[in-house]
Amino acid sequence: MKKAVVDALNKQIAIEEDSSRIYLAMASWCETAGFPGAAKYLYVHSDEERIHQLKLMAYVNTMDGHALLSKLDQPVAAYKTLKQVFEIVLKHEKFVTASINKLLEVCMKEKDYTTTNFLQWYVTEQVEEEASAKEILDKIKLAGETQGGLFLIDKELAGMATAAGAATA
Ligand code: OFO
Repeated sequence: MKKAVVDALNKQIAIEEDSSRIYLAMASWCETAGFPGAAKYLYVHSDEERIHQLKLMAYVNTMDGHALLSKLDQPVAAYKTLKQVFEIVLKHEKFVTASINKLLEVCMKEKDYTTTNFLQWYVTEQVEEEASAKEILDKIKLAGETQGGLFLIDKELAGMATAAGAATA
């Protein structure tokens, strides 16, 4: 692999690890703020991001590159509301989508069609993750401003976490 591609993949490895830590910190906040379902959902999401990181690392090393870890910022620990948590999730997923697109631009510039093909999985994954963050946020906006609405959404998130966990297991 060309150095520019390895460097760009290592940057993405850091972004996936950072995503995992951001969602882990969110899960911890949800658990302390009375949202066990949202916590469960975000713990699963954090695990998924770590799998995305490991998948990239395995690819880089298999292709004779060297997967490297980077220094990361401390994730935000406290949030005002559940709505704010998912607003940040959606914003973050959009940022990750943009970074995957930038990575693809590097691959195309370097004519690395193998890595371009490998990254298609991430393109599809980002479509799904942006859609589910938006769906959750829409639900919170519709019904989540009341105590009862939040309780129901939290229950639903617990169910979504179980389904997602089963799919990745
Ligand atoms: Fe790694 O899939 Fe979202 O961020």
